[in-house]
Amino acid sequence: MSKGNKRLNLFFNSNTYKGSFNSLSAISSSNDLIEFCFIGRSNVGKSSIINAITKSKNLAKTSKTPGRTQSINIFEINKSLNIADLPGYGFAKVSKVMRENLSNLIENYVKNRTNMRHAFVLIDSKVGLKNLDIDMFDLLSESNKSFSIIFTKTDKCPKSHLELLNKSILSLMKSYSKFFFKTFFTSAKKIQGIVDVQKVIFQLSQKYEI
Ligand SMILES: Nc1nc2c(ncn2[C@@H]2O[C@H](COP(=O)(O)OP(=O)(O)O)[C@@H](O)[C@H]2O)c(=O)[nH]1
Ligand SMILES: [Mg+2]
Repeated sequence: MSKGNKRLNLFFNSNTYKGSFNSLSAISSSNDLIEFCFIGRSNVGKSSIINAITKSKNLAKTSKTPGRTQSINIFEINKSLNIADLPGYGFAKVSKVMRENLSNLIENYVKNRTNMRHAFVLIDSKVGLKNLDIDMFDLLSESNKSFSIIFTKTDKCPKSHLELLNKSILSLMKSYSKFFFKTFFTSAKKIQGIVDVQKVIFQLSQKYEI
């Protein structure tokens, strides 16, 4: 491991759980550090990648049961930035009312969380892109938020499949060029591509420091 990677791991390993919030107003003004959020369909691997990034086994709870995270979990990294784990969208087995509440919460967060500077939209490499993901790209763009795309669980797919995915997403992203930043390929299981995400979070947090 290079010295740089070691430093990044130390930086991200200095973390605390700030709390679980089920409305934007519940996130108190004391949580006003620059924030990066992880968004995606239920079960896409949000909690797993947050654990991999923060080098923590259980900071964000991972679950085999989709739809369990129903609030926004916030983690503070190195007293200098926040990471937000958003509830998953598109999980069919919760009630319609619950689904609407969750999508209102996500939408309100994306539109109105002013200290959120960059969103990572996660897509399961094996499942690919769904309509709800495109709705999310639209919401982010309409809200003037820059975003990146993280393909997760790459250990489940051959390289040729990942290359095709990248090609098609980059073509779609031509329509979002003002807000789209880049794609990442990660496996939380094999700890691959994680350092690339750490680097970007770190760099963007420096860039936006007031
Ligand atoms: N093979 C593989 N499985 C993963 C990976 N990341 C997450 N998973 C599994 O996918 C399921 C959902 O993960 P979780 O992080 O809870 O997803 P979330 O609902 O988006 O937070 C769990 O069973 C994880 O073990 C990965 O990189 N590779
Ligand atoms: Mg989760």
